[in-house]
Amino acid sequence: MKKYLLIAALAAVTALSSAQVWNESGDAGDLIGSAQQTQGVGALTTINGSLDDDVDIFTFNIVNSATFSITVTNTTIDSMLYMFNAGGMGVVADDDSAGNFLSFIDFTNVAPVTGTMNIAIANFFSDPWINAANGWMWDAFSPANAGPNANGANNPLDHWDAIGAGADTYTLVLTGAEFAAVPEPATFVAIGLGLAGLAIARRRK
Ligand SMILES: [Ca+2]
Ligand SMILES: [Ca+2]
Ligand SMILES: [Ca+2]
Repeated sequence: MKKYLLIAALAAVTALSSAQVWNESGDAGDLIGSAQQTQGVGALTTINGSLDDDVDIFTFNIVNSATFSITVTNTTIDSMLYMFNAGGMGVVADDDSAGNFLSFIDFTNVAPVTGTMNIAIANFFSDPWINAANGWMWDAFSPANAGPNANGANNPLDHWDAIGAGADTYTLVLTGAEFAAVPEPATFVAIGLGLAGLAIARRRK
């Protein structure tokens, strides 16, 4: 019996740690307060989602600034990427560096950071905005892959001045990143008990 429980527990941990993909649940929000938290164990390599004339923001962790990157793939939209820290301050943004109007960010042109981050994927011409006095956070289209460089650079995201139109699914490919949080302990327990139940059921046959 103990042997089966141990196997079940190991299987549960293995199953969770091998799931390196986050699939958008419903629709991720467009502000830091409504960002969708990615949940899993260990490296986060892929986020799948869809845009519908809006912006999606996901929370994740940067664990290795030397290898960190995010690339937009697998979509027909003209993407933009904007990364904000936990407090909503701009870190880096890009329009077309991945080619075919798709976006790529790393720390080539800005100071490397680690920790909790928020990545926004948006359609072209979406602009993060501060307030009437300070305006945009980025002059987003030049230079590429840059830190905040407009009048609002030293303030956190407040809202979007404009949101570009475009609807399609997309994939974000990440390196040097991990999930924002591990699933609730209850999830582990439920999976462990379920697998233990299966093991017991099999043993009784
Ligand atoms: Ca979405
Ligand atoms: Ca959204
Ligand atoms: Ca683009």
